[in-house]
Amino acid sequence: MLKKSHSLSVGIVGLPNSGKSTLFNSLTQNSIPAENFPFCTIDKNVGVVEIPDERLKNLANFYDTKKVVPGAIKFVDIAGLVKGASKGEGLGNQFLAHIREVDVILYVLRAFESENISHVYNRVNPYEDFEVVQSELIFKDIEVLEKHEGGGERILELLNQGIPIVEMELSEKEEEIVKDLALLTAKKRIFLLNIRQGVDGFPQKDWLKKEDRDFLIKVDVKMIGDFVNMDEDEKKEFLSLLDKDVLLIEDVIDLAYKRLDLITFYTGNEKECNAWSIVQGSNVKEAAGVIHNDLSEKFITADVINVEEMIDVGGWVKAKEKGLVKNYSKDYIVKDGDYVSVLANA
Ligand SMILES: Nc1nc2c(ncn2[C@@H]2O[C@H](COP(=O)(O)OP(=O)(O)O)[C@@H](O)[C@H]2O)c(=O)[nH]1
Ligand SMILES: [Mg+2]
Repeated sequence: MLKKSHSLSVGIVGLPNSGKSTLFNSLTQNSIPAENFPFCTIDKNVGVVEIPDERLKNLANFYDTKKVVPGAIKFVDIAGLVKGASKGEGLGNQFLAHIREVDVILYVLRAFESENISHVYNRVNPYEDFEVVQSELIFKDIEVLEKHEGGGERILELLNQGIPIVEMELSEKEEEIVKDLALLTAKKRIFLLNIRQGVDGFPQKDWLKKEDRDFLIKVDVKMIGDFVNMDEDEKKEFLSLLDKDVLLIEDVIDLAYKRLDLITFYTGNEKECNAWSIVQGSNVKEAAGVIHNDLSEKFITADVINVEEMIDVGGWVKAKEKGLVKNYSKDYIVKDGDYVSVLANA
């Protein structure tokens, strides 16, 4: 399943005019029109961004490497879900298929007031908006499961009570059904409250389940959207004028990382430096497979040191001399920030 950052993807969902396209634009720096029109993003919009990574920068500087390959994260702007979308209202059915491919679903929930920008239900209520959107995904899963033969009755029953699959305790067999059918509400969720900076009327998070509260951020999407057109200096000055911490794109990426339990490890030399993402708990043989299949299949051992430690002591050779590089067999569990050199039977 999810192994490397290069396949990591986030699907952005939410009601029309919640700020999805504005967010998508600033995430991807693409110029997709964000207009005051409920169904303006009819096509699937996909953008890939590099994951900002200071450690990788330092590593590349250290080796004076030209070729630097950071992790990447894909964002898919999945246009306006409304009540009845699963039955073909609004943009109809086809776009729900786009959600099937993503690893994590980002709910953009409108918490800003605006007279000029319409809301399909004329209200500011992020929780109810979330329920509407999630219900559509639940309906879709119900539809798929009803057609499916070979188990899943219990899941169906719970879905019919309005419970998304991520909140269910599943047996191994049920897990398999869910995976085979790529059911939508089984995907992990993160939440973005689109607030107006300085006028945040939604401090409370109790509308979210406890286990989800760590996965909610508040962002003034329109404001960070304006950063796209600023250079670093302008951005700094702008930020300094604000009294509060402003959440930026990096925070959205961090949140997705955290939700998916991803960590980063590194490889590199004078020729090329790479950052790789793996699920926390992966062993070093699995990590080798993220770099290249062969490296995993023909894995012998791996030399490992924390990347910052290696740079601090003056490089690989010095680190080895000092005995700081450890040699591990395949069962070693890779840690965030490890610099890994795999020895394989070439
Ligand atoms: N005031 C305000 N307007 C916003 C904010 N985010 C988006 N908008 C505006 O709301 C309209 C719809 O935004 P858009 O991103 O296209 O929404 P989408 O339908 O969810 O893709 C645009 O005119 C945006 O400029 C926000 O945080 N505050
Ligand atoms: Mg849009």
